[in-house]
Amino acid sequence: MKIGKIITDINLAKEVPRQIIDKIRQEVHEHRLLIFKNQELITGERQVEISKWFGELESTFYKHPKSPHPDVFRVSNDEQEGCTNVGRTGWHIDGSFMKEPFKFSLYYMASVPKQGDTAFVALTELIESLSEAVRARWERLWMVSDRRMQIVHPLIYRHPVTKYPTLCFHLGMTDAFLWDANTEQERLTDWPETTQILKEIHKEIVKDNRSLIYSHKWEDGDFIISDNLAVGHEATPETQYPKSDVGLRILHRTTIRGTNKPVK
Ligand SMILES: O=C(O)CCC(=O)C(=O)O
Ligand SMILES: [Fe+2]
Repeated sequence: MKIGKIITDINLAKEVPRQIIDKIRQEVHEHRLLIFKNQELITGERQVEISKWFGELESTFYKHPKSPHPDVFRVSNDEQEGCTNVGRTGWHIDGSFMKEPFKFSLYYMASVPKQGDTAFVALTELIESLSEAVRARWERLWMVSDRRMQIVHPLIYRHPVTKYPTLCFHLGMTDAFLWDANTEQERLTDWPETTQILKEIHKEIVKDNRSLIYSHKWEDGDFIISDNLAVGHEATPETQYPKSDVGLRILHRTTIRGTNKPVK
């Protein structure tokens, strides 16, 4: 496992001392994923409080009637319980369609199914694993999330905090790519070329028998804080299995407003 730190000695449901919060805020960039085990019940209210350690909450999504708090996105395998098919259109970071993509995502599995991992990939390692030729091509690409909104981000850029190379991408929500943005050679891809590039990114993520991927099998009481700009993720197909087969899956997700526009 290349990313993630397991934390067993912090009780997020209760007040957490200032120094520990500071340490968490630092370590989330170092490990990219902090996986807190054996948490007591975390209410929507408490998840929002924890989320505020990292900045301002921003919720851009449909509000499910069963959501415990207006800022908590409730995801489920049962549409009566939460939004379904979330994160299933492809590998992505959250908020790639925003001028400033979300800085952090916080996940609490309020009801744990028998199957239904969330898969994560460390983006710096992904970039470092590319052949020179592929890296050089990707360095020339910008992702056009939405042509009308003119949301255009460099595919590879430096993480605003760690300065490591990282990726701004969404394999299910990209209108086009732009080659060589802001140069005379600037050129927008057509749909066949766009899908070919999306497939190439997918292939690089899952290569070598998924050795770059950490697939998190959720257990009761798990709470994950992710450096959303440093890891890509995808809901695995099993996340959509019906509750009659795998039990009810309910994920409470909060996201933190970005404060940086990805720049080359
Ligand atoms: O359901 C999951 O495991 C993750 C879904 C997702 O992409 C998200 O909540 O941002
Ligand atoms: Fe997501």
